Formats: sequence, structure tokens, C-alpha cells
Amino acid sequence: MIETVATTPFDGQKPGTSGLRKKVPVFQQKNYAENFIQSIFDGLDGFAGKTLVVGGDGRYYNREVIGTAIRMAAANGFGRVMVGRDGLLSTPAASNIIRQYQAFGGIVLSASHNPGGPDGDFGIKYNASNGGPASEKITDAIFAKTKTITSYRIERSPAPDIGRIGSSKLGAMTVEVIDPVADYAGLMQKLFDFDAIRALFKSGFAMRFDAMSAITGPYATAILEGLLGAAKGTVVNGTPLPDFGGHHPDPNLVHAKELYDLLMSKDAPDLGAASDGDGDRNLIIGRNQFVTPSDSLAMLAANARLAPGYAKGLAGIARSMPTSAAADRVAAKLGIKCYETPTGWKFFGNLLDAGMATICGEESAGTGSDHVREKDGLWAVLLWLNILAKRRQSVADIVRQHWRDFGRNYYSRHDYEEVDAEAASGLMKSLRDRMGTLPGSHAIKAMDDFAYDDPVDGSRTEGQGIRILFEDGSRIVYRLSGTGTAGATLRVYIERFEPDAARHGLETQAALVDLIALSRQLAGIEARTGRAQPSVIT
Ligand code: VG1
Ligand code: CO
Repeated sequence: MIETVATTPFDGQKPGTSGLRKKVPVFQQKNYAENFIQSIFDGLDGFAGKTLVVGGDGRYYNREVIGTAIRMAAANGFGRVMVGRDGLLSTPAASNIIRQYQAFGGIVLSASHNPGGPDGDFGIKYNASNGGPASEKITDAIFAKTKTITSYRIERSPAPDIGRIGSSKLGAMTVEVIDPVADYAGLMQKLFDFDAIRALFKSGFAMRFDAMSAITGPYATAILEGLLGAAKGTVVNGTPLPDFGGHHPDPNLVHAKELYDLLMSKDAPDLGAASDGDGDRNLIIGRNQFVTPSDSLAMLAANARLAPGYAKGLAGIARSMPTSAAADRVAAKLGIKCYETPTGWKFFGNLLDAGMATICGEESAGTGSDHVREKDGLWAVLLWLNILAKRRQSVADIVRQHWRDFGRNYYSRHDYEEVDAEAASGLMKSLRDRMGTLPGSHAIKAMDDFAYDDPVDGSRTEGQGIRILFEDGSRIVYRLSGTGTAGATLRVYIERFEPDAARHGLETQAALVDLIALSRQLAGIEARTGRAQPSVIT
């Protein structure tokens, strides 16, 4: 039986960089998740009888909202829901399922790298039929619906048991519970040379993959230890936990410090890797060699042809604006275009759909390709493994060689988290106000507020970050995060190109020391936010 429940709008249900993210208690308010899910459906057209994919990263409150989403999909007229067993699907696996089964779209429950648990974060996002995050046009339509909603529709019967694979009915709709890993693993086998990687592990290559008690555990265990023969115990923290074991499932040098320390120790394995809460980010560390995400994108692009899925070469590369220009140098050498987009994976969708780009990446530890329409953590790890299996060199050797061939883009991001929202917007405004006057001082060549004209659909997206471009090609970029749930997070991105191989061995923060000081001074960060130091450096 379908029930129509009266409701009133909630403020602030505006999707950010990647869906709607709020604290769990906010989502637990009566009707809060229902309102947003109904607004998603109300913002869409033509899904009657079609398939909706539903899955999440397993964080606290996942199961409840999965049940609600299934019952609401039935009441709103979907013909079928495909849901990962236990409600689990990594973000890239959800993207793949949508594409593989030609679903109308998908609802992905995740707050990605944000912490989980009763006081942690939760999130809901909608992905379209190409498997990618909804475009701004769709998220704007959803947001508009959240402001006028008066009722939602829900099937009164409870959702079927999602703990077992199989098919059942809820009202007129079919609920299909699927293995979350199988199709994804099949796709990876098409892209990479599994024989070569198996031989690499057989030769004694040692690896540690830290799943951070999040969604990639089952995927990494099945693929690395199962299909590829990596030693048992290669995957650590491999069981998804609702609170990620109390940790912050963000694969960076702060939250994956244990992995980093291991790779810098005398017992280091050959490769260390990690992924985030929903499985779309990756961290790559070789023995004694951290690979910055921007460098990783460039190195993967430069070597992609070693993997069967990319043997024909790349159509183009795309990177988000704050990501370093290391990938641009690879594109130039390959004679292909490098596109510069705003932050957030949704901006790559059109380029991938149009066949203009094959590999995309973001400085925030996201890399991916046209195999799905999300960034893909395990994909990046497997491409690295494929490259290592073919080149039979260490990560450190590959990195150093790359710098010798292309030069090194020293790069770092400084985050000032949970600062006062007004202070943060004041800081951005003050930079904007000085746009016309700063160039000419401090060897600043130009300054702008990044805007993107999508070459496929002609849409324009403005206000995507303040860029300060220096005479020598260095950059400082300022933008406010669109994924945080408390106060504001100021991100400052700092980059300097070094062509001279004799100067490639500096420690990153030391190599950028002058620009870092200038980034603080120009924006008056301490005076405006009270923070003398960033809270996270990546
Ligand atoms: C951050 C990253 C961005 C990434 C986004 C979603 O956004 O900077 O590159 O696409 O998170 O990633 P923001 O607006 O906070 O800077 V995930 O793994 O959280 O889905
Ligand atoms: Co993520």
C-alpha cells in the first residue's frame, strides 16, 4: 500500500560538491531524508517502470535510509531497485552497476571521507544514467523541490531482507539484491593485465592495502588477495564498520599515518595504498616514496598504455583546476588535450561521455577513467600495480624518472578546517576585491576567480576558486570546501614548477616555503580566522 505523508520543507538541503552532506542527527530528524529523496524523484522525469540502483558505504544510518529509499522508489513508480547486499556498494561500483544494467540512475548513500558514527556525517547523492554524479542542472532542480515539498510517497510494507542475494517484490516493484563486488571485479579484469600482476606478486612483491574499515575492504580482499594472489593479510582494516573504527576514512598523510610510517620504515613493503569511506579515493605510497595525487594522475596517464584497457592510448586528460599542472605536461608530450574543470567529479562527466577525455583526476586523491563516471580508488591502485608489473621498477624509480622527463611540480594543499563561516567568506571576498590591484606586486602576473565553460553543453560555472598566478608559473589557489558539515573549510593550494633535476630532492613544504608564507600573508589568514597553521597538510 502506498502512503502519502504530509511534510514541510527543511532549510539548507542544497547538494554541495558531491551530494547533500550533514551530521547524522540532522538526517535523523523526522522526514529529513524522506524529503530529500522525494525531492530527487520530483526533480527527475520519466523513470516510471525503470531501474534505480541503491547502495552506500555502510556507514552509520546506511541501513535505515536504504530501506526508506527502496520503499519510496516503489511508491514513486520505479520498476526495479538493484541494491548491494547489506546495502553496500562503493561509489565506483554503484557507477558501474548503473551503466552495466542501463539503470535510470542511482542513489548513493555516503559522506565519503568524512567520519561516521552517531555523531559523524551522512550523505545522499543522486547519479544519473551515465553513472556519474548529477549535473548542476539536476542538483539545482532537486534543491528547488526541497524548498516547496508538501508530501512524500512511501510504500507502507517494510523493505525486503537485503542481507541475501536474490529477487523479491515490494508492491509492484522488483527488489534485486546483488553481490556488490562481482560486476566490479569483472570490469577490472577487462582493464588490467591480471596475469602480469599475479606474476608480480608471485615474485615476492609485497603490498599493504589499508581499507580504513570502510567500503573497499570486500573489494580489495576479493581482487588483491583472491584474484591476484597477494599474500593473506595484504588488506588491513578490511571489514566495513559503521563508524570506521572511530577513524577518519580519509586516505591522506594525516589519517593514514600508520601506513605512511610503515612505508618509510626499514620493513616497508613495495607498495602501500589506501582508499576512503566510499571507495573513490586512493593513496599511493612506494617504499620511501610518497606519490602526491597530482603526480599520480600524471604518472598514470604517462604509463596507461601498459594496461590492456588503455593500450590504444588516451583521448585526452582532464584535471580539476586546483590539481597541479603535472598532467598538462604529460598531455603536451602525448599530443592530447588537457581540460581544466572546477572541483568535483560531476564536471568530468560530459568530457568522458563525449570521448574527449579518458583519464581524469583531482588533487584530493581522486583518479579515474572512462570505465565508470566516478573516481575509483581501487582502479588507481590496480593501474599502478599493472604499471609496476610491466616496468619492474620501484615506485621511487618511476617517480624520479618521471620528474627527470617532465620536471617536478612541487605541490601541497593546506586546509583550515571548521573555521568561522563568516570569517571564511570575508577572506574570499577581500581577495576578490583586490583582484585588480594585487597583480604587479609580489611577482604576481594575474589573478582571477575561476570560471568554467563546459565545451560539451556550453554551460558556464562561476566562482570556482581564486587563482593567483605568478610570473614563474607558480600558483596559489583559494577556495571553500563544498563537502564539510561544520563551519567552513578553507583550502589553499600551492604549486611551484621545478625543471632542474638537481633540485628535485627537496622536501615539499621546504620547496614551497616562500609561497606558503605568501599564501597566509596575502589572504590575512591568521588575522581573519585566528589560525596560524592549517589543520591538515596534504
Ligand atoms: C572535496 C575535494 C574534491 C572531491 C570532493 C568529493 O571537495 O576537494 O576534489 O571531488 O571532495 O570527494 P571539497 O568541496 O570539500 O573541496 V569524496 O571522495 O568526498 O566524494
Ligand atoms: Co569518496
